[in-house]
Amino acid sequence: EGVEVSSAHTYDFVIAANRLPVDRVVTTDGSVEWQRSPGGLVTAMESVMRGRDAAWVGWSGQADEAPEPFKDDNLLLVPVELSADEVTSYYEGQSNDSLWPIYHDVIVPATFRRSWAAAYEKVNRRFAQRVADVAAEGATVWIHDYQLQLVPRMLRVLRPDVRIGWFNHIPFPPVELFAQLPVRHSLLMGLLGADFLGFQRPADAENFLRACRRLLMAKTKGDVVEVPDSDRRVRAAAVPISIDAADLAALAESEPVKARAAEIREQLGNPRTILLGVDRLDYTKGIRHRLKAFDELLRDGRLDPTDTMLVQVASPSRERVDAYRELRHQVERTVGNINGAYSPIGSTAVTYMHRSFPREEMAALYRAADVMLVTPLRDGMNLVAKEYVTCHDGPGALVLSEFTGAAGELKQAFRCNPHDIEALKNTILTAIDTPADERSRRMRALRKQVAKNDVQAWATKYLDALRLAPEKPTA
Ligand code: ADQ
Repeated sequence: EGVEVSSAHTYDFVIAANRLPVDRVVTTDGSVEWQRSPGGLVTAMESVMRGRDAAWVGWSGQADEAPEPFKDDNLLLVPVELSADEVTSYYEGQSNDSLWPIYHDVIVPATFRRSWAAAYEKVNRRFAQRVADVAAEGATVWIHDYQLQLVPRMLRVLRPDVRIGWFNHIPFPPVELFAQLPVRHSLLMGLLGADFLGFQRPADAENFLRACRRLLMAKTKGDVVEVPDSDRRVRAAAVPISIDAADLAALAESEPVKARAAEIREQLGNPRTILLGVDRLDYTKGIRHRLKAFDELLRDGRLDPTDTMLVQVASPSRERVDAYRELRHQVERTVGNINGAYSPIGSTAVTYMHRSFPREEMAALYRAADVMLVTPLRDGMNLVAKEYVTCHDGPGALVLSEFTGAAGELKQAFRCNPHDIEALKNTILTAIDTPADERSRRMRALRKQVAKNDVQAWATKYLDALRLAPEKPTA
């Protein structure tokens, strides 16, 4: 149902993120459907927002369309319009071809265009305006991620009465890389419009504080920045994100999911070892490194394709950005090469699926997998690692890159540097060969860690920090 909101300053709690939690999809017969949008941010925030009286401001996923705000349970969804040009310039360009590479260690080169930066500013202003329209007097506003870094300052100008938080789902780069950005100054000043800035790792918060000192000549005291030419102080600290562990564990332990996990193993021919990778198809995820290691282990005869197989699930992502197209070609070529060289008749060495699956199927896959391969070259957190240890209650094993935020928390994982292919191969073999009781013990510890530090605990911790900033919460 449509709701008139332009004059309604009625929401005490407002979320702003690039995407709404649902995408507008026009099906082949022309009818409109709303589907859950992909990625880690929505996975995490969906369960935090469930049942809350709040507004969520974001893009619908379709260009040139801005449906009226509508209700989804208690949540008011407020679509922000993007023109086809703005999808190219603000989203695919500035967000995903300039900022994303810089924030992920320049794994691929970054491209800078003045027209993209201008579109980014224009779209950020539109987001700030929509938030200002729906927020009640004194509301709490929680802005998400690297696409909206100018919104905090813009919103403060429009609405000095509201409390403003920002959370970065991706890493914050070292100042040596950040300094390359032509928009570095406006980004830092944009963020400093907030009261509290949350990051995945302490190192990300430290990188931000260092950038403020080095590039703005701002003074910092502990984790608090004194905003230049103002009497405002902004706190920047780590609040690592998580998953809805109880909810996912219950799903994973349900009879249909258990049965499906057994069926998956059956359908794969009951191999001794199933290795699993689950990622958005993104060059930060280290999929090529993982495939190279698996390829060489088969080539060297250290893994036997008749009893070991790799399942790689890669959800489609940013398919109009060149680096993503190139990655898809490389991954699909490599999978083809491995299967051509090693697949036995009636089976495949690598089962590759380039599509999205429902939660039930993902939970069953996690349960079915003996070894989970999480090998990013850089990743803010990586929720897949936390999902795996939550779903698998037997002798599984998590191979986890030290370049993920999750590595700071999941100490019982088999840690790896994915750049070191030889070491990665050895770590995969160690994970496979470690005795079942030792693997079970590690998995239990990991599972407990995630259960204790779940997404609800994260949201509580974040919102406490936001309420008290620049002071620290005591606990
Ligand atoms: P992402 O880069 O999207 O998230 P991640 O944290 O792993 O990465 O989240 C991916 C989510 O998508 C998971 O919930 C996973 O289950 C789901 N998913 C992946 N492939 C899928 C498929 N084929 N079908 C169905 N579901 C699939 C960003 C940052 C991360 C950070 C999160 C949250 O890049 O570092 O952890 O935000 O802050």
